Parts: sequence; C-alpha cells; structure tokens
Amino acid sequence: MRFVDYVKISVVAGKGGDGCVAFRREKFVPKGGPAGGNGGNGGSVIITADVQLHTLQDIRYHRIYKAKRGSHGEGSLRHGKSGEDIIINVPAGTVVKDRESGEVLADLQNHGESIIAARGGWGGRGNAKFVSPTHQAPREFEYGRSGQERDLELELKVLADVGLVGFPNAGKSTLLSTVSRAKPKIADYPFTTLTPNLGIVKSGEYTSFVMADIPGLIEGAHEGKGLGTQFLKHVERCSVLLFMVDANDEDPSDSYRKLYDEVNKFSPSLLKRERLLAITKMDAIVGVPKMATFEPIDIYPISSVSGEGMDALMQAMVKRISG
Ligand SMILES: Nc1nc2c(ncn2[C@@H]2O[C@H](COP(=O)(O)OP(=O)(O)OP(=O)(O)O)[C@@H](O)[C@H]2O)c(=O)[nH]1
Ligand SMILES: [Mg+2]
Repeated sequence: MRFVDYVKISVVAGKGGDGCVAFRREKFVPKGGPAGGNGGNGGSVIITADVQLHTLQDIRYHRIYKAKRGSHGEGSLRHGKSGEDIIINVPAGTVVKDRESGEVLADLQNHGESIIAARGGWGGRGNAKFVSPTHQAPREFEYGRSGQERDLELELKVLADVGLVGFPNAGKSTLLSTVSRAKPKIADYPFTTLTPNLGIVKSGEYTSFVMADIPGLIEGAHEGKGLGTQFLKHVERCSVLLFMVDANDEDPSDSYRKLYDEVNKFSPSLLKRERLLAITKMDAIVGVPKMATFEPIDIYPISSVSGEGMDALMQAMVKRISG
C-alpha cells in the first residue's frame, strides 16, 4: 500500500506562426522574387521526470500549462521564432494518462525521461516556399497549425518518509500545514482527517522529505475500530514515525503508551522503525506535562502555533531519514 498522489492538468501547445507573403524590394532590382518567411513552430508542453521532486504538490497550484505560439514569418525571408517549450517537472515514478481515453501515455520512471504531452503546431510556409520554375511569383502561404491540447491525469505512488501517528485531535494536520504547503482540513473535533494528506517539507535549501498526515488512531484500531487498519496500512510505508501526543492530555506519557500498544498489536515490526515523540500544543499548556515515558524515546515539545521546538524537531527528522 502506497499513498497515491493525483493531479489533473490540461496542457495546451502553441499554435504555429503563419507563413508570410512578401517580395524582395531592392533599389536596383525592379522585380524581386518572393521573400515571405515561414512561421515558427508553436511551443510544446513536455513532461520530464526529476528525482529531486517527491510529490505532485507544486503542480496542484498550476492546472493549465500553455506554451507560446510561434511568431509569424516576415519579409526578407525572415522565419518566425519558434514558441518556447514548457517543461513540467514531475517526480520520477509519475504515470501520465490521457483523461479522455484513459490511455497511459508514459510511465516516467527515471530521471530525465520525458514525454511530449502536447506537440506544438507547425509553422506555416511563406510564399518563398511555393516558387517553381513555372510559378515565379507565388502568393500562396500557409497558416500555422494548431497545437495539441490534452487533458491529463498525473499519478504518483508515493513512499512517505515521515508518518504522523497520534490520537484524533493531537494536532497532526496542523503540524503538516505549518511545515509544508499542504492544506489539510483542521478542526477541533476528532476524525477531521479521513484520508491521508501528503506534504513536502523543505528543510534547508536542498533537503526535503515527504510527510504523511494520517487519520487519527484510536484504541482498538488493530481490530478495525475507527479508521484503524486503514490507518495502520498507510503507516507501514513510512520510514520514520513521529508519534504525537497532546500536552494537555491528562497524562501524556500514558497517551503515548496507548499509542505504542495499539501500533504494537497491529504490527510489532512497525516499532522497529525510527521513532520520535512530539508533545504538541505546548503554547496552550498550564504547567509542565508529565512526560516520564515507559521506554526511552527522544521527546520534542512543540507548538505549531508559536513555532516552539520546531527547528529541533525538523533537524531530528532529517537526521533519522538520512541516517
Ligand atoms: N493551541 C494549539 N492548538 C493546536 C495546535 N496544533 C493543533 N491545534 C488545534 O487542535 C485541534 C486539532 O488539530 P488537527 O490538526 O485537526 O488535529 P489532527 O491530529 O489532525 O486530528 P484528526 O484529523 O481528527 O485526527 C485544532 O483545533 C487545532 O487548531 C498547537 O500547536 N497549539
Ligand atoms: Mg487531521
């Protein structure tokens, strides 16, 4: 089971420029030959796999990709400039599908693999191209052809690096929304999150990782209570688990023990993963939370509201992922 990230986009290639009808006019040449240049080709929309990317998140905010048209041809045999191609970078592992036919156009697995998603229209020929021995002063020309247009679906199966494990309302979605551009629904009632949200977390200039906000866990989840087993399946694909406990719980250390037990009942091997514990909502607490845990684990008191403890937590996550 992997997370699936989907995006629907439309790609529109540029139209070709029109060919030109023109004749040479020079001082001492009374009747010049035809000199209309060709139109430039329209720009194409190209999709390329880039291993630096991990989600389709950035594409989500940019739905229509439209390449520029080619310029028209001009006199003196000047050909129109081609429209610039547009390159859409997607994570390696992205499958490109035509939304209308359902056909898989490409499965971009490796860095640099690419597909022309919409081909630019050819430029039209200018009248100079229509000259023949018997036809010395042609006035024919062609219009540029239209560019291809397509509605696509991009699909990426994602392996998340960090999974957020906590009871409902622990502040999982809030954390994701503060450290990434993801916009999960946040509310002060349990089970706000019903399907996983993914966010790409940038840490420093070059490192980034994928964080998965998963529906809240409840006791008995391993027997299928709540969104239980679904939840746990999502978590299985994460290399680091960030357990999250509300500092305002009566006994946060006990909450952690319950979470631990629940995960353990489902799949003990999950607990062999790198594991961290965040105590959330530190801005809202009165006094000091009781945090003597029953087992040794690195604890990070944080607040998504004030930003307290966030840097330390980020560094710790990056270290676990790369380590
Ligand atoms: N004061 C304070 N409130 C917070 C903080 N983080 C989250 N909250 C609040 O806690 C409530 C629950 O937050 P969510 O992020 O939706 O919790 P969740 O863990 O995603 O909950 P589910 O999706 O139901 O499992 C919301 O009202 C948030 O505004 C925090 O750092 N400080
Ligand atoms: Mg949530």
